[in-house]
Amino acid sequence: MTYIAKPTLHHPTLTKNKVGYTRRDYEGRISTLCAGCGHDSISAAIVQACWQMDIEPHRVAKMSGIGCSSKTPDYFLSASHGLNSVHGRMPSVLTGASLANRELLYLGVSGDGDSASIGLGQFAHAMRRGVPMVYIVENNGVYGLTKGQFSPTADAGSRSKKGATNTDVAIDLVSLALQLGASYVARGFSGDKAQLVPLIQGALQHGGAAFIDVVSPCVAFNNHAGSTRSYDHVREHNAALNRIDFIDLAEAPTGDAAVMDVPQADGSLLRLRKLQADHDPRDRLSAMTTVQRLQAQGELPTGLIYVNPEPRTLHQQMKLPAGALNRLDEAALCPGAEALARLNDGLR
Ligand SMILES: Cc1ncc(C[n+]2csc(CCOP(=O)(O)OP(=O)(O)O)c2C)c(N)n1
Ligand code: SF4
Ligand SMILES: [Mg+2]
Repeated sequence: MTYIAKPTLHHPTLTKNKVGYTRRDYEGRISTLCAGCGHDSISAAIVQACWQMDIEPHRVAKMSGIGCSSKTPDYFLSASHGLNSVHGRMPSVLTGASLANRELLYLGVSGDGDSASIGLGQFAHAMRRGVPMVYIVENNGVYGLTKGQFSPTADAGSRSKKGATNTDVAIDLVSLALQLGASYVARGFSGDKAQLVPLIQGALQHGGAAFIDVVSPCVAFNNHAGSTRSYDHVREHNAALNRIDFIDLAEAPTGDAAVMDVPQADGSLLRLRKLQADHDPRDRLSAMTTVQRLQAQGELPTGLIYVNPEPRTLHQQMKLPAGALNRLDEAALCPGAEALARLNDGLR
């Protein structure tokens, strides 16, 4: 992988967050993506979200597959743990890491090809198992890295740069995530950082399977008239459902009917400013209907689409102990001959 290191010199007066880091400390190497690629804006949003939330970079593990999108973890959080895995295999690698050490925050970055083609099965099982992670798909409707073939998320009837029409039905990862049991489902646009940063922060705070589909135009191969993933098309058809203000419980209720407060399991509060009055993100069936209705009208619903404040996680289902498995001591790992005999008896 080609990369250019960033200068490490910082201006001495840069503002530090509560854990003593500047925003620069959350950056990575200089991006080698095309100038104007939507993916770079998502990296910038991740940097801002983590810095503002005072997350210590060494508490994050970032994982990806293969694609321009999957290269991006190199461009943020250089002090975090990370693994650039195999095409479409990020979810299983992340699941294994998360089972071994549940104390880290897991951030999976993938592309629409990586997650909706070769990795569709992996995506499905990570969502249905409730793997606690933030799963971001940088969705541009094409395989950018391999020069712009239609991906499975390209809309039927949309046109390629060379004029070919896509005849296949699109896979909508938001609808799939809702159906498969993801407990936080959102869609953002790389051209709207004000909306995207709080969506990422809500997902980082969530504690369950959090999925964010970020429409992220590919300026090299899918930003022309006839594409439904171009900057112009998305700006014209963006149907924002709400805006998140991420605040804590100390904040008093506003009494404003357009504001909805959703308490989270960790004690924090998601304050939503509703832009579409009939959308309640706590109601999964209604969220599914809203997404289908708006998409049938050619609109692209964005914002927090669904949240279950009490997510069911893989770790709960597997009754894993509280800490990281690699820190279990000998007594926990080897409970002795009597315990083994009881276990064997129970299996006879
Ligand atoms: C097993 C395997 N099959 C195919 C490829 C070729 N390949 C590399 S990236 C990619 C698609 C990337 O598309 P996407 O995930 O949408 O990422 P983007 O580049 O658009 O961000 C493909 C097919 C590969 N690297 N490995
Ligand atoms: S080819 Fe497309 S997706 Fe890849 S870096 Fe360039 S603009 Fe971004
Ligand atoms: Mg893509």
